Amino acid sequence: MKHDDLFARACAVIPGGVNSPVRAFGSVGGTPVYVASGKGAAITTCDGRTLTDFCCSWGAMILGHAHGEVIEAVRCQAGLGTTFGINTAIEVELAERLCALVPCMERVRLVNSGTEAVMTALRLARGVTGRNRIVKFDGCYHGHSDSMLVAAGSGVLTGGITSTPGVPPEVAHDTFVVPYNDLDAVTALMQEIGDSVAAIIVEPVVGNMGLVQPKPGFLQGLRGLADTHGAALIFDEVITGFRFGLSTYAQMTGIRPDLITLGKVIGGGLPLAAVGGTAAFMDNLAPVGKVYQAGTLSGNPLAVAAGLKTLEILERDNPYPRMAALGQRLADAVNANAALPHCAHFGGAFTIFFAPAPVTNLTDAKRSDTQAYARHFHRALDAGIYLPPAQFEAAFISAAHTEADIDALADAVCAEEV
Ligand code: KE4
Repeated sequence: MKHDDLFARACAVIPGGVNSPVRAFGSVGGTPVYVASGKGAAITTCDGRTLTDFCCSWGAMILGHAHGEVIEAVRCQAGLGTTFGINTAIEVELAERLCALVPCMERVRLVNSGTEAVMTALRLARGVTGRNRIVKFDGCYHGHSDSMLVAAGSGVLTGGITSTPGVPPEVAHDTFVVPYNDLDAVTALMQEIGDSVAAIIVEPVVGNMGLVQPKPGFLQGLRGLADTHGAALIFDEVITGFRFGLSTYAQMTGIRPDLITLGKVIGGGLPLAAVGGTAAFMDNLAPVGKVYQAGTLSGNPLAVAAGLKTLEILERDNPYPRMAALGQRLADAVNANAALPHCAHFGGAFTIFFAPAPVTNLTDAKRSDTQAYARHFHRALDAGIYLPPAQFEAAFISAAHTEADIDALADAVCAEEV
């Protein structure tokens, strides 16, 4: 089936022909790809091509597509029922597992998307502190809840959408934005408004302006500011949770956020996310507390079965060192030639930046030559490699990728006229 035909049909019934804007190829041009199936590191498109996938459903498919044991767990649960809207033992098991693996998590609430998890974390912070203001960082993306669509990253940044119609000005006015990695700027802001700030929210390692790591001391500084001013510190780990190890980036740093959001990996490829944190915060959620949050499909056993099996396999097989080594292999190959784009990487996540200098914040990221990225994207696609269709996104290595996959990508990058 030709992608042009599918896209034309899609545009007749779905806004922009897509169910999420970044899939529309707006910043790279061309007709969006349609996938028929996936297995391991490969996807097969509706027009019959096999591509090596480094998008991995934006990080969710850490084990690769259609992992046999995960599929079997889903198949088995599906035969028992997919959702009941009634408590199940399996959701208790996943909650216990997450609290055991994530030190700052004394309580966890399962939800269906990262947006829901972040929206709940913000409402909790506001409900517990009695304050309304939120501090976020330029270029970080935390889903599409109103408060977070201010100077957001990912598809908002890719689409050049500076502010979203439909977000009431009074909501946007309560969201304050400072540059990522700029501790002086957030310190100055907190000195000015800190006693009215409910939460500071951050992607501890940013995926949504491309991969950007925190400078030494930045995250620890946020912890100190939150403590000084009585605000909640929220780590949005929808991307980073269980991406770099069998826990969170918070656990790797020893920093304890008050609230943490998870998604992608913990759902094993099905819609599942989570918000968790100290009992002091989380026990304010209904029904025990007064901060309301709910969901028809929250903790549904089908998604929980996929998530539990994924965590079990990650613990058994520990693919993290190998994924990190593949990331290093790619970076070594691409960064060996200073004239080429720069490969930023951490663990099994990377971004090939067409930027003149290393990227530490949104200002740096915006210096990227997005046209050069678009050419790179299509050259890779022609070489049988699918990358995120936007410069301001992270790409992912799964447990299914091989050295040959990495070398093919490196060859595609290094063969380019930049
Ligand atoms: P979802 O609502 O899309 O499940 O999660 C929102 C979210 C929250 N926090 C972080 C750090 C995230 O990266 C995301 C979603 N990530 C994007 C990709 N950068 C999802 C892809 C898309 O929007 O289509």
